[in-house]
Amino acid sequence: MKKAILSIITLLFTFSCANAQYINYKDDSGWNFGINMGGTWQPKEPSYSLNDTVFSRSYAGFSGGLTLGKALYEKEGKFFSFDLRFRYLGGKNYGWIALADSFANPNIMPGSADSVYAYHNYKMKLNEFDLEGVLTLNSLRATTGIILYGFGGIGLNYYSVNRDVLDNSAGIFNDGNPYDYSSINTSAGHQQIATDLRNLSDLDFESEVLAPELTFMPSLGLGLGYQFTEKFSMGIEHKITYALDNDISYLPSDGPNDIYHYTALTLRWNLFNGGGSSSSAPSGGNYSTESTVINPSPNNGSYSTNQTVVTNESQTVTTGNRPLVNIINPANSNMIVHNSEFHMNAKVYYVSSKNQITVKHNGFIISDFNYDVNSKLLRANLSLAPGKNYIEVVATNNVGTDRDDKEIVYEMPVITETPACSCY
Ligand SMILES: [Ca+2]
Ligand SMILES: [Ca+2]
Repeated sequence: MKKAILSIITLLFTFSCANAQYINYKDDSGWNFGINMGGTWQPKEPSYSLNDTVFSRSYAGFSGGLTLGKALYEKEGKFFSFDLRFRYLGGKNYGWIALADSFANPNIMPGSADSVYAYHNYKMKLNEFDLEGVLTLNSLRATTGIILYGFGGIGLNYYSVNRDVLDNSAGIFNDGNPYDYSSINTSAGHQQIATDLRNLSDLDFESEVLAPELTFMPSLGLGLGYQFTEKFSMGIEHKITYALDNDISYLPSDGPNDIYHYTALTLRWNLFNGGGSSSSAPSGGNYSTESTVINPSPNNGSYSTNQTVVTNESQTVTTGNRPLVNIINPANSNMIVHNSEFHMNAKVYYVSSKNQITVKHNGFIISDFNYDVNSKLLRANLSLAPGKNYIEVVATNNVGTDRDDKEIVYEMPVITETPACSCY
């Protein structure tokens, strides 16, 4: 069943020209930018009295923000990847509770009463500035495009709380009078009363309860998304921010410390280096599917079935995948080894046979290497020369060329020689 669903998804993206290579380790700069939007809301809070428990009713307010992240650990074949990211989140949320009280009258017009009778409510406005660590199931993303991740954040929240005690629904023609609660059915359930209070509210929270202040608040979250192309992914995210205090609602509550939830739709773009080292491929050539890569007859010279030429405003654009070469062993240039035998590994995508690949060692073409078209893995055993060794892999298909190179340093073991003669 799971396999069938995956097949359908694969098929869908075959037709929509999406890219089945979900991660481009080579061209991806590791930086990513995201926007998100959704709602924040606080959970309901209990207020206990002698014979009753009254729960508040919460409402979500539109909230949204952006993230800017950098992959600190993202390696081919590894189970996890780790990102650090900055988040800004701006938003608001509301709540009402069926408990009334007497509040100072914010209306300072002459003749106004000092206090005003109103039901408890709140509007919280928030601005989060967070640093988040994101742990992603990297191999799942690489093989299926499904992005599953968890994150934890530390941050500062610039937030304020206001209360609505005056009815200013007539706008500037009304100075703001206490609410007329005669329409509220006080024998209804507490949740119903809270709903009615919300419907009665002018949603203008004119009374400041907590002036904006900056407070430390940690957060935890989970995300589920899909990598539609190497650059673009979309998904949903949920996080909880911990206020570490009971004052983000200012309701008469006996509950634990306040928290709030945020559920959002997220759009994310991976920022690229700009197309790789010395590629001669057209930049628009990166959109195809895995099915073009697995070619059952590796020696027929053609690598793809979807070579199409589209004429657009007398400009010819070739679609299909240019090759992608990534030397994975040595992983870094100037790696130092002490053994002359070296097993070089590279991943080569979008070629159908080793005939399309050239391996060079110190400028000389090496023909003794293996390439597995299914795993895309190229292996070559090299006999290193002392000192610097220059390794280059070039792949070419009818869309373009890609290459990768690394330097490796072979340091010969130091042999301590005994003097040939110790004669006088
Ligand atoms: Ca008001
Ligand atoms: Ca509270």
